[in-house]
Amino acid sequence: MGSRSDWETMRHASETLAKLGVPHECKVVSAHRTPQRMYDYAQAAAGRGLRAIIAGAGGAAHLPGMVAALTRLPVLGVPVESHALKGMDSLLSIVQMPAGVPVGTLAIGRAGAINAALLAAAMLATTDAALALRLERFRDEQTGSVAETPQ
Ligand code: RP5
Repeated sequence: MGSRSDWETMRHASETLAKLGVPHECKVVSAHRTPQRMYDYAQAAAGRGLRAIIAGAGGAAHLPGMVAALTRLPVLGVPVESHALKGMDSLLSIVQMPAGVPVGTLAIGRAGAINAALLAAAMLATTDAALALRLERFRDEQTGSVAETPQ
């Protein structure tokens, strides 16, 4: 994530990955304030054995696109809700990548963070049968938790 202040949103991605038993790490890496850290992190990611990167940022949210430019790993972008523009700035600056450098962009805020984790898990599950089972169980439990009649 681009800032510690993004954690309230991005913790939902981490919690979802943890629920699914997907090992992961959480880092603050800012495209603007720590550009060298971002460069080093993205360049080393594939070699360290990471399989995907979820990048959350708000405002002029360059982090996901810059990370995507620096690695061949799939990058999922989460637009963090900004105070001034309610995350529309984050969304547009993450989703409108030029052809050639994709960022899989999710919804603004908590829903996007959760879905980024679920999408990353689904990608990993294509080559991990045990994770595929856990993902199916997660979906079944979610379906089972939806009451037909409101309480
Ligand atoms: C972005 O600037 C971060 O991703 C964060 O969403 C936003 C504001 O950061 P702070 O000023 O709260 O650290 O780089």
